[in-house]
Amino acid sequence: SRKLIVGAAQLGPIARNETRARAVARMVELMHQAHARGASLVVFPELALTTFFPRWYMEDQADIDAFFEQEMPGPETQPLFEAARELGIGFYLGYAELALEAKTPRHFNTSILVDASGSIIGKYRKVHLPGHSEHEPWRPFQHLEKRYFEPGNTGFGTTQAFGGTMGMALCNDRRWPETYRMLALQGVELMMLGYNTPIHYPPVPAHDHLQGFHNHLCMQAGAYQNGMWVVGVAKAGKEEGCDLLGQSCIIAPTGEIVAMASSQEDELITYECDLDRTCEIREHIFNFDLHRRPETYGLITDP
Ligand code: CDT
Repeated sequence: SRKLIVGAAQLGPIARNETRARAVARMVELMHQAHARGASLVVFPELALTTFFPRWYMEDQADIDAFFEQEMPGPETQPLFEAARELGIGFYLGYAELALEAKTPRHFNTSILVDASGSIIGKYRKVHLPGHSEHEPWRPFQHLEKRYFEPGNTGFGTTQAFGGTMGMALCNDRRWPETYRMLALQGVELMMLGYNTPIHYPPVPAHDHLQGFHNHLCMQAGAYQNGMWVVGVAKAGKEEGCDLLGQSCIIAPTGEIVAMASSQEDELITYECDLDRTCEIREHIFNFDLHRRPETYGLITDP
């Protein structure tokens, strides 16, 4: 068996005026807790360094860029990398990335994977950007991811680390079966995903009471149908008046939730994940080589 103790480090709300330094200090504290429990990998939420800023319409690019990181690590995020080295723990971190490519500024909703030596060993830029791109004043709050980010250009890659094959995704990606399948087809055994999910969904408020159900439904189905561990981690609680879903969880390849956060605050949950348990599913009920019929799935890639 290939066992590793994984921590899902849920964060409570981050206020608009909270500094990066303060958010990072909260995360370093969770890394210390994870170390005390023997964890070798900690998963943080999406956009973990700031408040969930796409809830506001902003016109001034400087105001928008203030939520983005131009270097990673930078002076304020350096303590996370130092803690990784000191404690011998890797981490997944979601943040807003401002990259300069061919002298052009590019804005992405990004996650990185950092190993126990504090080196960045993987990067993923969010593919499925939800929400809208124009100001919609009828909403009680905006969801302007389509305005502030461009769709990720990394594809769904994998990283060999922590004794297995690791994959990353971000928030809305978890609702799309293609995310899990793209990763599973490349052998991913553990998928890490951070999220910020408002409980109120303005276009269809009748579904608000289903947010928790849909959150687990898609991740449990993705884990089972692809025989992989899924670690889903929230930024939770009432953030600037907006209720964000908690329920961070670790899901086994059987689709069972084996650990779940019970608060809306900073909270660490841990579980010893045996990566070999992916075989229970992948060598049997969802043995891709034996049972998939890709020749009949053309519509999925040729719309
Ligand atoms: N951050 C993110 O992707 N949130 C979406 C909100 C729902 S759509 C506006 C999610 O899928 O959880």
